[in-house]
Amino acid sequence: MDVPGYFAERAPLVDAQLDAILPQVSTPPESLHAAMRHLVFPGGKRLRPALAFATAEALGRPPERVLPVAAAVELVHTYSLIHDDLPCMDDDDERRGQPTVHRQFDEATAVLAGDALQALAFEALALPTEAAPSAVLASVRDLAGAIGAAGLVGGQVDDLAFAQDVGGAKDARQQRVESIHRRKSARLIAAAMSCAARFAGGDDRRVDNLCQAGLEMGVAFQIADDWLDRDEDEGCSLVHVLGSDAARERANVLLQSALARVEELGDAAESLRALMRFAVHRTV
Ligand code: GRG
Repeated sequence: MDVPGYFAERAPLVDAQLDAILPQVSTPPESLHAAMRHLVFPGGKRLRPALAFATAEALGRPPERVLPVAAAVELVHTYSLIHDDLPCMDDDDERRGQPTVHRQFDEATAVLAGDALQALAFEALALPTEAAPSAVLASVRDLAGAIGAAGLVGGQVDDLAFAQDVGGAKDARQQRVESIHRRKSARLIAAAMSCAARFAGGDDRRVDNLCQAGLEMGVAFQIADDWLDRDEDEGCSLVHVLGSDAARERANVLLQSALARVEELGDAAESLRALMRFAVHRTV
C-alpha cells in the first residue's frame, strides 16, 4: 500500500472540512481566528484523520462517513500542540518550520486559540450526520475521556513532573513512561479509531478491539517519536529507560499486537494496517 499516496488523497477531505468549520480570519475577533488557523494550515501529516478514514474503510464505509471524527481529532491534536509549545510547557519558538502560535501572535491569544479549537472539535464531532445519534454521543464520551484528566491532560501533567522523577527500578520506570505515552499520545489516536468505528456502525466488540489496537499502536508511535528525538530528548522517553535497541523492540512488540487485533478485518483493513506500520516505522 502506498502510504504517501493515501495521505495525499485523503488529506484534502479533512482540510476542506476544517476550512469549512473554522471561523474566517475576516470575522472578528480576527487575531483569534488567525491564531486558530495558524497551525491547522498547512498542518502536519494528518495521521489521526487518516487513521479515522482507514478505520471507516476497514468497516466497509466510505471515508466521508467519518469526516466529523477526522476533523475533531485534528482540531484536538492542534490545540494540544499549541498549548504544548507555550512558555509554561515546552517553550518552543518553532513548529513545522514556522513560528509557534504564541510567537506569531502572543501568549494569551495562543492559550485562547487552543481553548477555542478544543471546543470547536466537539462542535465538529456533533454536526448533523448520517451516523446514529447513539454513535455520536458515545464518540463525544470517547473523545472527552481521551483528552481530559485521565487522558491527554493527565499524561501531560505526569510528563512535566517526570524530569524530577529519576529513581526506581527499570520495570517500574518503563511502566511509568508507557502510562504517560498511553495518556498523552495513544488515547487520542485510539479515539480517532474508536469514534470512526462508531460512526461507521461498528458494534461494541469491534469498537473496543479497534480502541485497544489504537492504544497499543499509539504507545509504539510515541516510542518511535522518542527514538527519532533520541539525541535531544532528556525527559520521559523509553529510549532513556531501556536503551535504543530495547525501546525499538518494545515498539515493535506493541505494533505486532495491534496489527494482530485488526487481522480479523481482512483485506478491507489493508490501508489501516499500512498506516499503523507507517506510524511506528516512520522517519519524520
Ligand atoms: C498541553 C493539553 C496539553 C497537552 C500536551 C500532545 C501533547 C500533550 C504534547 C505534544 C507533544 C507530544 C510529544 C505529543 C505526543 C504526540 C506527538 C508525537 C505529536 C506529534 O504528532 P504528529 O507526528 O505531528 O502526528 P504532526 O506535526 O504530523 O501533526
